[in-house]
Amino acid sequence: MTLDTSACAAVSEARLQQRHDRLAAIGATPRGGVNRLALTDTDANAQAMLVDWALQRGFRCSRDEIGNLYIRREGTQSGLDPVFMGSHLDTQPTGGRFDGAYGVLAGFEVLEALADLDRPTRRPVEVVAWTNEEGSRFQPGCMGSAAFTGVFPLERMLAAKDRDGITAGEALAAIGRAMPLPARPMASVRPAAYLEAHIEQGPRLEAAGATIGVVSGIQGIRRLAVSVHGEEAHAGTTPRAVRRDAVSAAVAAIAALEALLHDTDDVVRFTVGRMEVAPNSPNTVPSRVDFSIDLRHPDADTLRTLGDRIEAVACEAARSRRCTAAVTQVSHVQPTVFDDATVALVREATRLLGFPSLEMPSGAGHDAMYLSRICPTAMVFVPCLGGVSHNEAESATASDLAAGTRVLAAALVALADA
Ligand code: HGY
Ligand code: MN
Ligand code: MN
Repeated sequence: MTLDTSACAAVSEARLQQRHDRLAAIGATPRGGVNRLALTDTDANAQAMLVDWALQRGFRCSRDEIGNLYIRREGTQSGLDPVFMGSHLDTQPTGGRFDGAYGVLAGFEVLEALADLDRPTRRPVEVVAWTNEEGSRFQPGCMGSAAFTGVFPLERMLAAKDRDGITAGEALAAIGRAMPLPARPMASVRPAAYLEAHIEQGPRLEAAGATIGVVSGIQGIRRLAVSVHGEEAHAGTTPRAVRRDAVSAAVAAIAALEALLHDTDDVVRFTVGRMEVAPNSPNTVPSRVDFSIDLRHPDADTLRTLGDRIEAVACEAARSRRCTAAVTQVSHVQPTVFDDATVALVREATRLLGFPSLEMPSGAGHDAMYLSRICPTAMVFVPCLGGVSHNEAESATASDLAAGTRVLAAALVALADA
């Protein structure tokens, strides 16, 4: 396999850094992070800036029915399926400057490097900013790539509501009015291949002294919603013996789930990240608690077996407090294994460019989980400081970001000329 790495030299570390700085200013938080929830004005402003940059370079922009944003550089051979690169512009509420943004900006930098060299590719090449990867405002996460790949029906995704009762469809319509773009139905395009550059969001690359992660796949993820119901009562007069305290029941349920999901080798990832109490008054015994469950494991059978036991354990714990619990499946993504030949391009590009690398799976979820179901897919990881992510302190060096972009460029050219 001989890769053409000529485009790699045109990747500009300074330009990439500058674009990260400009993007991070949109939704910037006082502690140096970014809060750019999906389909908000800040998300729209980030997209508008990217579109502006793209139009200045003569690239074409379009949006599909779920709001995925596409930036296209034409190929020499008409009618060929494009190669996609991409990630997401939305962030966690206390997110970092690189989670998602790097994959979009690295892809854009590859387009710019090709344009600077006036280097044609047989296939068209597109950079995609997938809608609502984080799933912070609307569930499920990876909404845009899940709709694009047909994993979730578009109508169901558009009907998803945020905590203010606004649907994703309503939020998207507002963005469409504010920033109209040519519409391209998601069914009208199928990528020949997909590449995603991303910070690792974990400590392994830094610990190994590696610049590039050659990513083999992504662990499985199950997301569930638990609703615990009790009865409102006076905090001062109601004896414990007759209370139906939803917080007491939720605490018992979470403790029981921690016991169920505790593994000695510390591979299971169990997180209760969101909890809402009603009526949320200090002197009323709470009648309702809604909490989220994020469960992950690299083995499909383990993920299924453990996930299938959650409902019974949660309900039993709630009953022990004279309460009830209802458990809803939000999403269940099987462990993903990326396409060997596409991963081999990333590995060979890394070798040719001389970057120290580590072969590794991804602990974090990505849109590549869904793209890998419809086309050959691979990811390129770069280190982040201390492995910290989903945190305003998230950080990555300009040289590592540029290195990952150069690997992305070489793998992209090989796919776009195939
Ligand atoms: O949750 C995840 O793994 C991703 O960072 N959104
Ligand atoms: Mn991400
Ligand atoms: Mn994330």
